[in-house]
Amino acid sequence: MSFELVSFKTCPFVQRAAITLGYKNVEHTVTFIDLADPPAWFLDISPLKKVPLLKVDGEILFESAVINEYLDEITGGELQPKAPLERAKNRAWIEFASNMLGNSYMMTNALDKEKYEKYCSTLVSQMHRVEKCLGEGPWFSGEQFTLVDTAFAPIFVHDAVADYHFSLIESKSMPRVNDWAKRLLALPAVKNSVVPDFDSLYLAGLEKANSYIWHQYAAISDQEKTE
Ligand SMILES: N[C@@H](CCC(=O)N[C@@H](CS)C(=O)NCC(=O)O)C(=O)O
Repeated sequence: MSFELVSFKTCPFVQRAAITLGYKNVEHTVTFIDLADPPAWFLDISPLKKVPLLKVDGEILFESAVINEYLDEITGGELQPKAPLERAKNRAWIEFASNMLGNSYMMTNALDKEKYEKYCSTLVSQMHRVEKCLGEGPWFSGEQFTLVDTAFAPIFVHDAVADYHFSLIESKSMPRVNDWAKRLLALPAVKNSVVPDFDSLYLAGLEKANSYIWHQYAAISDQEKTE
């Protein structure tokens, strides 16, 4: 079977699929597109005009959660619980992580302080909710690494950009999230889910968007340069 991941370099939803491909050692190729100028072939095959897409022997799969379940199913299925209720709960938390990614996009692309703070506060309260769900770990569901871990990991990859200057993780009030995030960021599949220049590309995107957070970051960088 041949697998081709259609990607945009800073998309967190693509990262979910990249993590599962890496964690499962699935041989694949990656084709990058520019979402600001998407090629006609992509618009033709992507029903929602979004990445990720996974081409499987030429057939098109879309939606990161669906792609990940498929990849897991064809490689042993151990990234999902067997019991239907646990499986359903995990799917719900994957959806929760998607909601957080949406809020994170709104926060980082907000043009003013008020909007930025609104999404930031929603995300912090969502992180607190996750904190309450986590047990002793090491992973979201306990001993077993699952697709919930792959779904949340990109949130932490984005959170770590700019040397955690704007981290949503309050380590004192969220010790379990803090530990879980560190564990995820240390995994090779997570490290390799982004291109080497991910941080600078991500920040360049925020600069292009003229976002509030980018201006805050630029001010900190300027201050650091003069120290
Ligand atoms: N629910 C989708 C979300 C994917 C998504 O929002 N991708 C963004 C990039 S991060 C995209 O392709 N946006 C292009 C657009 O909305 O036109 C998934 O989980 O795969």
